[in-house]
Amino acid sequence: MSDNPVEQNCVYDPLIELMARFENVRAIDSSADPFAGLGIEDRLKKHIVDGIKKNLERHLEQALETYAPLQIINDILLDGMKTVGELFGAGKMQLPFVLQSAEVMKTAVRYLEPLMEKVEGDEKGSILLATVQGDVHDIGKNLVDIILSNNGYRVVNIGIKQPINAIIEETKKSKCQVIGLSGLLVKSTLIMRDNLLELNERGLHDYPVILGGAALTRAYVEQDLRRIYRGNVFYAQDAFEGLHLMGDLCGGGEPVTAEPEEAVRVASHRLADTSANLYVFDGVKSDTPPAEYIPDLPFYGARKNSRFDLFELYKYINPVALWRGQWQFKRGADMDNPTFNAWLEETARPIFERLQRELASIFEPKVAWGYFWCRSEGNDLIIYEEDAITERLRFTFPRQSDMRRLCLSDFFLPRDSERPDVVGFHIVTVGPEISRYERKLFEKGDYQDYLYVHGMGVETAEALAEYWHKQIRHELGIGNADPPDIKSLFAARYHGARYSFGYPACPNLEDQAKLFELLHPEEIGVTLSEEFMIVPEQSTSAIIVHHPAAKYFNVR
Ligand code: B1M
Repeated sequence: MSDNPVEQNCVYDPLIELMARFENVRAIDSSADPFAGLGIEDRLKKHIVDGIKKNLERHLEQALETYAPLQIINDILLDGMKTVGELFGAGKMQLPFVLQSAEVMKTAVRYLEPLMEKVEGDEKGSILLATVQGDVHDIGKNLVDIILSNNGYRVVNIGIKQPINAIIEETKKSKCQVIGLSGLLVKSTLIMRDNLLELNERGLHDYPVILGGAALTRAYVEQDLRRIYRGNVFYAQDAFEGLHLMGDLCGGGEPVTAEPEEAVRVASHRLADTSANLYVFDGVKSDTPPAEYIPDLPFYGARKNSRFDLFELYKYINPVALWRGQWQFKRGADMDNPTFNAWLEETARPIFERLQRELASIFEPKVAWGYFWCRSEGNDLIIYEEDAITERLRFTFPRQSDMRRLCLSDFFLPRDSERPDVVGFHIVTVGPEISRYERKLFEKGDYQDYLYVHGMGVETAEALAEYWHKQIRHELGIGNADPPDIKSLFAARYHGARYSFGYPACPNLEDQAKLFELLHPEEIGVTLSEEFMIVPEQSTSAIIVHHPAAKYFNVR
């Protein structure tokens, strides 16, 4: 017995208590045999539900003494995956653990596959997956791939930026029953509409289509798009809704197609408006007074930097965005915030720290930034040559048609002002290697790490943008208003603001081309695709406004 009086008296172990709350979420790998006393079927299910790879092959061998490989997959392992889906749906399992289960499923199937004769019709159904033309977003579609393929569906994933011709050709070639399209850009919602029209046109509306991605709304798909597509089109908010839809579509059940209602044009109008630009509104200006302090120009033109202390940068990662946003750890219904935060510290922080070390040789942070003379004219921001007189280029921003009638140009001195104003721009990247590394994890079937590494890539790019914006504030002489703690930076509690092209205050993605003309980021290996996407993927750009009243705002 311990000599320590505290240990002797302590009958309550907070850690055990915490773990108990999550015992239905993921079994703890204890030294005791977790499979003791279970029949072979339950052993295999436990492997799947608890995400345990250890001894999997031994148990599969045992099962093969009684069952055919296909029976093991269909009747035992897929049943385990069904439980996983149910636990996730009930909020009792976190996404990273679902992916861990999918990893075990994939390992088991890889082991059994060589022992099986492939018979057509073995699969539960099949889907062709693609991210639509002009859109580079990969992970959402790949998560759908992981969930469907590890629940018995055949998935033909043809990648990003796929034109409709390739989608149709590959669907036919691979004999898929369903077409699944993904896309995150506002423009992608319009491309999806065009794709459906093309399927109509070619008489291919027998294909049911599932659509997913952040810029879509359920109303837009289930009402507007259903009205134009002669076949069945469905909206899936996430991978599991995609799974349910596949069950309906391929499992023999009759999918219900809601009749499109009248007066539901709202969603598509909103989307169409965004793409057609709202910039024409040039009504009453906001009453934003000019900034009292106009910074000196730190230097004219662009500079580059690729020397960073990565571990210093990591301090600028917002853990809430990483853990809750990217990794999707969610608070259970039976948990209060302090308990959840403690659980995150126990669970997410060690992963975060491990990946900081592991990815240190993979990230290649680089920045191009610069300062320019400027003045505003209505909704325009004029950028001048070094003489501050000759116009170099101009941006046109949208103005709010109601509320405060804000427009980004209002934060700068007007054209008739005696002295010119100053504007900053930056573009930051964490390099191409992280996306290649992430891709390899996906291909290897290391799904959980795929999600974790992708999230680290995204949030390290964001962290670099935050870090460099701080540097820019410093160079502009407005850094003294910065809060002492990094956490407050995440709430933008500083002087001025940074706005990214493509976001609501400056939604025109084409403006990236002008930013490139000013900063020449090609010198740090950053280029712009035809669709105005930045390559490498984990990069972000911004216009930096020094006016103290500059805060985020929406333009509708
Ligand atoms: Co940016 N970004 N971003 N970004 N980013 C978006 C896409 C944006 C919508 C944000 C916004 O405006 N609110 C916006 C595009 C708007 C537009 O079209 N105009 C935008 C912009 C503008 C930009 C930049 C241009 C900004 C700039 O720098 N000027 C820039 C471009 C980068 C580039 O070109 N390389 C940029 C940069 C970045 C970061 C690097 C900082 C970062 C990473 C980007 C990346 O991974 N490539 C980032 C992030 C994180 C986002 C948001 C916030 C989140 C995206 C994400 O990772 N989601 C995004 C806004 C948003 O989505 N709310 C945004 C997680 C992912 C798992 O979800 O892919 O949606 P998702 O998939 C889900 C579901 O949607 C569904 O299931 C999946 C899993 O549950 N689903 C399906 C998806 N497909 C499905 C198919 C199905 C079924 C379900 O069946 C077929």
